[in-house]
Amino acid sequence: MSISTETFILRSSPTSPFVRKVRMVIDVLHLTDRVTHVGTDASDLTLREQNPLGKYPCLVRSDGSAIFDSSVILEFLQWVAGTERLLPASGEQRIAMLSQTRLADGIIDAGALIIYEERYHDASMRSQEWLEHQRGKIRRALAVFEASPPDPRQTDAVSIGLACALGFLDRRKAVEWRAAFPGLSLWLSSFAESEPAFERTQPPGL
Ligand SMILES: N[C@@H](CCC(=O)N[C@@H](CS)C(=O)NCC(=O)O)C(=O)O
Repeated sequence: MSISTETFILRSSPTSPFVRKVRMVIDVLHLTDRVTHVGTDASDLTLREQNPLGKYPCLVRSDGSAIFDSSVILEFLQWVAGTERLLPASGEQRIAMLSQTRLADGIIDAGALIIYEERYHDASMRSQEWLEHQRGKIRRALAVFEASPPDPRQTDAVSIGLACALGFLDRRKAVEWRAAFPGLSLWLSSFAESEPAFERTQPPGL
């Protein structure tokens, strides 16, 4: 099948911030009609056949092969859409942007570790040191973005990743960030105003 007409399955969950990144990418690249969403979760055995790590999002191609993780899916979908709009294919800017996307992803990773610690350990078993270690990562990453935020009128791999990370913090409350990082709070409002895909991919229940 030709890449220009191929259709895909996205193994997804509406509340996952990493899935939201990919849903925004699908939206802004106008690929909505080519992707069918099939729900999954961490205990899904069919997902483990597609991604041995059992992590989602996972994009399944028409030949059954799978692409993961969210950043790789973003690059693949850019190629499908025939654009470099979200991330340049090479050069200094690409490397700088890739580091920033990992910084935004790291906020979600650290937030998820906080949530898992609270979900899987009774209060008496939780390590406050571990929780604070993760909160430190989040705060330092937020401080970097607060000092030098991306252009809120620009939708790209960095702004999508940062917006999804901040949306995740709002939802899961891994840290209270808005008062400590007022510039980022304003940034998120401006970005949401400029990029409607952010609201369109809002997780349910908020
Ligand atoms: N680096 C991966 C992270 C994906 C990830 O951690 N997804 C979470 C859901 S938001 C997940 O699959 N959790 C289940 C698990 O880790 O078993 C990506 O960017 O796609």
